Amino acid sequence: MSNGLKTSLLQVIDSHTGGEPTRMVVAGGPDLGSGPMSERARLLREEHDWLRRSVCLEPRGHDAMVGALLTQPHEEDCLTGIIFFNNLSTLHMCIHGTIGVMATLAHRGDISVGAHRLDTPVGVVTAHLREDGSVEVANVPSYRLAADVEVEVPDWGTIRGDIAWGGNWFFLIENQGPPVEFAQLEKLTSFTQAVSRQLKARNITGSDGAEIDHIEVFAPPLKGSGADSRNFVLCPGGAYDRSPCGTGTSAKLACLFADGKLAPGQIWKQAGILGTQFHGSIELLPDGKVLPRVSGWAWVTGESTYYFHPDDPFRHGIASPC
Ligand code: PYC
Repeated sequence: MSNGLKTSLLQVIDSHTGGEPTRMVVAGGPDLGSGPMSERARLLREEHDWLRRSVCLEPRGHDAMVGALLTQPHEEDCLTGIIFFNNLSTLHMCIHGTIGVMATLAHRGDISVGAHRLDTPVGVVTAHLREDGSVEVANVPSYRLAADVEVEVPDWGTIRGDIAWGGNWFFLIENQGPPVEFAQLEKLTSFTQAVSRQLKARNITGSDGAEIDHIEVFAPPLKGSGADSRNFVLCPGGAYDRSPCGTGTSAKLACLFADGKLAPGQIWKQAGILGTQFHGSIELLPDGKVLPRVSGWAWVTGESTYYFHPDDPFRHGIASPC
């Protein structure tokens, strides 16, 4: 092509998991070397941020978009390495995204039914593609770090929450703040953003000073939904999770176990703000942490080739005005 349209290409496949999008890069991603996945995520962040911006930001993406870059794995016996990223930066881990990647690989005929080990920046997870097309993810070991942590939130007073790791760091709030209803999205977003600001301002963190970058609010399930609970999750970058959030569900399972409210093997049905559900259970590990298993469905929705016209000021996404 003479107008430079095809000077560089990226190919992606889109899916959604319970409403939350995943955009998997299938060709054109950068070479991130052969180091551990956490090191490759750092390289992606610091040296190849164009990829994240091109995939997740407007004009091609939007605030809720989560991207997935597949690499050669670093750990042995893994099908692939995966780095997830969103409108802000890389993510430690993402379960809706893992379910989306598995559905996409199945759609391409790259995998068959069964268990597949996946290398991520926070450790190896195992994703099981089931006969019916659903996917169960055995996540990284998860735990509650602190219970009933108080934080003063302007306009909302004292808010209490648990701090837990489920592959990302979460502050989990129960029965406080706005009603957990779709009609309350704006209020839920501003409430959780206010909580997030106060956690940062007061230096309330996960282990080793890690930022708590997801805020999760819980309420009882809607009648007749069959769920055990309904949530709203604020993701880093300010968008809400359209799905029930798999790492958030993992963090919730760890808290339920710590409170003696969930036994190993017992099924927990977590509904998200759109009413879609993930099913979760835990296995108790020797060190007292839990291994969450979270399952759900993803649907492939489309496939695109991206062009990077050298004269297009927003070929790498709209990060600032030109
Ligand atoms: O499902 O783990 C998840 C997730 C994290 C951020 C968005 N979704």
